[in-house]
Amino acid sequence: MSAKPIRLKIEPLDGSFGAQVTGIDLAHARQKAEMVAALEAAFLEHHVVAIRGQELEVDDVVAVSRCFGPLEPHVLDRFHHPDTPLVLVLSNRVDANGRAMGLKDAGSFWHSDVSFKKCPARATLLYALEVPDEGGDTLFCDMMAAYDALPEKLKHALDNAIAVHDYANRDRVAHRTGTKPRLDSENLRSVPPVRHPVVRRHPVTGRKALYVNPTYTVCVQGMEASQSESLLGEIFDHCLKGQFQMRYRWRPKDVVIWDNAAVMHAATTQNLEPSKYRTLWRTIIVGEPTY
Ligand SMILES: O=C(O)CCC(=O)C(=O)O
Ligand SMILES: [Fe+2]
Repeated sequence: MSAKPIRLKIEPLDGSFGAQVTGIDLAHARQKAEMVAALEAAFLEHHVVAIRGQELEVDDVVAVSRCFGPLEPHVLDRFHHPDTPLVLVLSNRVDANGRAMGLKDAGSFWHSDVSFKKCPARATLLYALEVPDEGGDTLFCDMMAAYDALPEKLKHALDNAIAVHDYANRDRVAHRTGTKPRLDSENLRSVPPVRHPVVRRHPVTGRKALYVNPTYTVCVQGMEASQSESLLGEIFDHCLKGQFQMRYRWRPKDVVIWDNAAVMHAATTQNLEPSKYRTLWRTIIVGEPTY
């Protein structure tokens, strides 16, 4: 008997990167090696992959995420899913006692997940349980295209540069916008500053991408503070030109997985009206050291 053909439909999203996949039931497809290989290929090619219309339980979300590598719990344990610390609940809902039912804003600033660790996140997966008809989009920035478009002279200057990333900087950025710090001093000690190349080769494809972000990157090593600040400012201004950006508009039951070595992203939940409910489950797939 011949094997059933794979009916995976991959279409580009609006913009210059990102793709949506339909015609796949992840809860079952994750057991099929050829499906997993097709998703991995789409992930590497498109950087952000949205798989629509999925009916998933929390165990399915963990199992699907594991197809992309080992998982780790989020550094913030307050909003772990009650069944597993590998799933973080993002939500603006509150319970009958007014207690938050999830992390309300997981990052309305441009960042690449877990760049504050030696082994940053390879990928992040979000599963939308409920999303408003308007608002709560996620923004993505293509850091490979941004690198490719740099002037040759700047590419050269950056090619061997090293940057320092520090979780503590996140709370400083958040403070400027009136958000409370998330980690106490004991938690902060568990995430000391780390170093990553400013230009990073993708661990699988070898393609170069800028690997700095305004949330966690503190400075370029070996440069005077003002020089480093103006260089990082120049890089971020370049990256955040509209041409490298994509806005993802969520639908309920979407699974979205993105490549943190190829894109940075920003939530827009800071601006979400409290009457518009948004609840997602999130996993982090661990990556390799960057050098
Ligand atoms: O809620 C979002 O749109 C994205 C949040 C985020 O930055 C993340 O889950 O890593
Ligand atoms: Fe994030």
